[in-house]
Amino acid sequence: METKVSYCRTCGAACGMLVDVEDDKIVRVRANADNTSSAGYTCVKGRNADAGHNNPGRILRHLRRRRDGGFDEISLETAVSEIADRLGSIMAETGPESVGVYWGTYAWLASATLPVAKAWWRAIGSHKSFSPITIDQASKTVSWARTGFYTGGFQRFEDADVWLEIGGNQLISLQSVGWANTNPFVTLKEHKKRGLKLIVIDPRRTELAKAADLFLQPRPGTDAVLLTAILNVIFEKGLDRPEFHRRYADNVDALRDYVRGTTPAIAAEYCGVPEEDIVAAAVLFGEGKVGAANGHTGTDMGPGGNPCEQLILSLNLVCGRFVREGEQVQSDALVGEPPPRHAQVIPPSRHWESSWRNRFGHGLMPSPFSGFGEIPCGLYADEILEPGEDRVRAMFSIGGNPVNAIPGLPRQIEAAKALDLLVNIDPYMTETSRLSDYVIAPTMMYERPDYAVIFGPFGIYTPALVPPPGDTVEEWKFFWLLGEAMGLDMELGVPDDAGLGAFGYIPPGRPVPLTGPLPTSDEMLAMVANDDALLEELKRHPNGFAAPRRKVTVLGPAPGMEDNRLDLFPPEFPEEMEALKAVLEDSRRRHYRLIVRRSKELYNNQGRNLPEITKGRTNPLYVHPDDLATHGLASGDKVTVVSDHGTIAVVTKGDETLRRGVVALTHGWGGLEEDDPFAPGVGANVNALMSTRGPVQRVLHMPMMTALPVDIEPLADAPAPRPVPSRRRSDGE
Ligand SMILES: Nc1nc2c(c(=O)[nH]1)N[C@H]1C(S)=C(S)[C@@H](COP(=O)(O)OP(=O)(O)OC[C@H]3O[C@@H](n4cnc5c(=O)[nH]c(N)nc54)[C@H](O)[C@@H]3O)O[C@H]1N2
Ligand SMILES: Nc1nc2c(c(=O)[nH]1)N[C@H]1C(S)=C(S)[C@@H](COP(=O)(O)OP(=O)(O)OC[C@H]3O[C@@H](n4cnc5c(=O)[nH]c(N)nc54)[C@H](O)[C@@H]3O)O[C@H]1N2
Ligand code: SF4
Ligand SMILES: [Mo]
Repeated sequence: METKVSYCRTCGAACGMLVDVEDDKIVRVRANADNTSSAGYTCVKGRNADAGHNNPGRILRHLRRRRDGGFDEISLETAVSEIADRLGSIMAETGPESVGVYWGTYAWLASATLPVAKAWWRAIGSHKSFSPITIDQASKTVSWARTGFYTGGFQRFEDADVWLEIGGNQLISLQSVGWANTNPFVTLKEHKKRGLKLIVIDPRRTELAKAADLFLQPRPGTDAVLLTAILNVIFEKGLDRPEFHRRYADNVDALRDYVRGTTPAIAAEYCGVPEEDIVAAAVLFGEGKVGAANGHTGTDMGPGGNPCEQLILSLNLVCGRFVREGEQVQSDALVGEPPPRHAQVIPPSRHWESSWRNRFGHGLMPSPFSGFGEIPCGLYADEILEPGEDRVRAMFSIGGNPVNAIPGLPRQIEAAKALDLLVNIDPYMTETSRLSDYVIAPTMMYERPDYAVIFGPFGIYTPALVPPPGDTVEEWKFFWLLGEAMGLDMELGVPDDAGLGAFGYIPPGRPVPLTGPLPTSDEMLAMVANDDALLEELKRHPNGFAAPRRKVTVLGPAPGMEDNRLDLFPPEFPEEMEALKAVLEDSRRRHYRLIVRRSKELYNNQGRNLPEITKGRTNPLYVHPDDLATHGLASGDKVTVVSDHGTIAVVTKGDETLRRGVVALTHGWGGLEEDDPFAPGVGANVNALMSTRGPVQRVLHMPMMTALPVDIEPLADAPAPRPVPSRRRSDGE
C-alpha cells in the first residue's frame, strides 16, 4: 500500500488529501494536514471518494440504449463514430442549432474538460448552450449587466470589519466571496477574534446564523423589502459614501427617493423581523469601514432574485465597499507579474439586448462556457419540446443531471424522451443517464492529473494516482475524438464573454488548433494552463502553493474609460419590485413556504447513490415541530407536499431552526416516475413542485425555487395521524 498526496475535486474547495492506493485501487482518503490551504480540513463527501470511485454501480464501459430500454456496452471507438454519424445527419437535416449542450457542475471540476469541449462546441456553431448557472445565482450577472461593473475589486474579507451574508450557509456550502473556500469554521473564528462582525439573514437559524453577531430571520422571499429598508436607513443616517458613489455612479438620487418610502417599521411588518434589528443591521453595516454584502441561492432562487441582487449591488456601491484608486491590495496572480488593476467602470452591457435571440425572442445570458452567451435553463424543455425549425433534437450533458436539476420534473423527463439523441457523460446511472441514448464513462478525479487555482490565491497540481479503470476516458479526449470524427476545425482558447475571469474560472487555454495525435493528459493540461511557470511552481509544491503576499496599487481609469458610469437605478428595478410583491401576495393562498437547503453529505445529486454516505436515508421534509404538531404529525411521518405545479411524497423531520410556517427540502434527490420515493437513496425530487411556467425572473427566466408556496397533508396510505391539538395558524403568510 502506498500513500499519495493529492486534492479533492468533488467541490471547488480543492482540499488537500492523502490517498492510500493498493493494487491500483483507491482504498482510503483522508485529510492532508500539511496542505497549505485546507490545513487538514475535509468533509464527509471528500473522505468517501473511495466509495465513489469503487461503487459497484459505477459505469466503467460506454453504453448504448437498446430499443427495449436496456443498454449494451460498446467500445469508445464505436460510441464516437456512431454519435458522430447521428449528429452529422441531424445537422444535415435541421442545421447546427438543433444541437444543444448542458454544462453540468462537473464540467468545470476537471480543468481540461471545459476548454476542449468549448472548442468542439464553437466548431459545431450552435447557440443552444445551457448550464445550471441560470438556475443558481445568475441574478448577480443580470444586475451587473444592468448597472455596470467596477473593476477596482471588492473589499476583501481579510480586511473587513463587517460582513453581511444573505441566504447562504457557507459553513456547509463553502461557496462565498473569498472566505469560506475551505476550512470555513477556522477562518471565521480567526476573523471574529480579530473583531469582524457578521450579520446573517436567513429564515432558518443555520450553522452560519449561529455564528452571527446579528441574525435576522425573515419570511422567505421578502429580502428585497428588507434590503430596501436597510438602504433607507443608510441614506437617512448619512452612512453612505458619496466620495465613492458620486464619482462612479448615476441615479443615486432616484434610488434614495425610491427607498425612502420603505421605513424599518413597514419592512418589519412585511418581513416579520423586529424593526430595531433592521436599524441595527443597517448601522452595523454602514458604520463598518471595510466589508461587503453578499446574496446567495436563498436570495437568488426566490421570487425576487433580480431585485434582491440589484439592491445588494446598490448597497455595496452606495457604501463604497470597493477598493479605491491609489489603495494597495493583495495581488490575484500566483506567479509572474500581476495584471494591472484599474479603478474604472465597465458600462452596463445588457448583453441579452444585443445578443442572438432564440425563436421565442429570448436573448442570451453572458456565459463562461460558450464564448457568446447561453440560453436560460428555464427554456431548456421549451427548446426541445416546442415546435420550430431549429428545435433542439440532440443534447450533450457533461457532468450534470439536467433531468433531475431543472425545475418542472415531468416536463424535463418528457424533454429527455423527445430528443433524437441524448448523450450523457457521467460515472453513474443518474436520471439523465437512464434516459440517454449513449452514456460515456468518464475517469474520476483520482484517475487523472489536474491542477486548480482558487481564491487566495492558491494553486495545486496532482498527478493521476491510479490508472483509468475499464474503458473510462477523460472528457477532453472524448470531445477531441468526437470533433475529429465529425471533421470539425477545433481551436483551443475560446474566450469567456461573461467577464467572470476574476472569479477563478478556468482560463480558455492556448489558442492552438486541436489536430494530430492525441497529447498526453499532462501535455493537454499544459496547453490549457498556458502558463508553464505556473504549472512548474505547482508541481514543485504537492501540498499546494500559496502566493507570496504581494501588493498591487490600484491605478486610475485606463484611457477612454474615464467617463463611464454605473447605473444605480435601472428602469426595470421598480417594476420587478412590484412583480415580487404581487407574487408574495398571491403566495398567501398556501400555508407554508418551501425553502432551499443543502446537505453536508451531498453535492447536488452527487453522493445520493452511495450507501456509505446516505446510510439508507432519503431527503426528509424539514418542518418546525410546532407546525408538525398542528397537523397531529411527528418526525418520521409521511406526508404529501402540494404546490401549484405538483405533489410529492416525503418523510418529515422536525427542525426547530426553521421559522414557523417554513419547510425545507434538499434538491438532487428523487428518481423517475416508476421509482419509490421512500426507497433508500431515492427520495423525492423537489423540482416536481416547481415549474418554469410559473412566475420567472425577467431576462434570466429563472423559476421560483425558494419561498415556494406549498401545503402539507398527511399521506393517504400512511398510518393514521394522531389526534390534532389546537390548530394554530402557521406564520407562513
Ligand atoms: N455540501 C454541499 N455544498 C455545496 C453544494 C451542495 O449540494 N452540498 N452545492 C454547491 C452549489 S452548486 C451551490 S450553487 C452552492 C450554494 O451555496 P449556498 O447559497 O450557501 O447554499 P445553501 O447552503 O443552501 O444556503 C442557502 C440558504 O438560503 C436560505 N434561504 C432559503 N430561502 C431564503 C430566502 O427567501 N431568504 C433568505 N435570506 N434566505 C433563504 C436557506 O435557509 C439556506 O440556509 O453550494 C455549493 N456547495
Ligand atoms: N429545486 C432546486 N433545484 C436545483 C437547485 C436547488 O437548490 N433547488 N440547485 C441548482 C444548482 S445551484 C445547481 S449548480 C444545479 C446542479 O445541477 P447539475 O450540475 O445538473 O447536477 P449535479 O448533481 O451537480 O451533477 C454533477 C454530475 O457530475 C457527475 N460526476 C461526478 N464526477 C464526475 C466526473 O469525474 N466526470 C463527469 N463527467 N461527471 C462526474 C455526478 O455523478 C453528477 O451526476 O442544480 C440546480 N437545481
Ligand atoms: S469541502 Fe469536501 S467535497 Fe469539497 S473539496 Fe473539500 S473534501 Fe472535497
Ligand atoms: Mo449551484
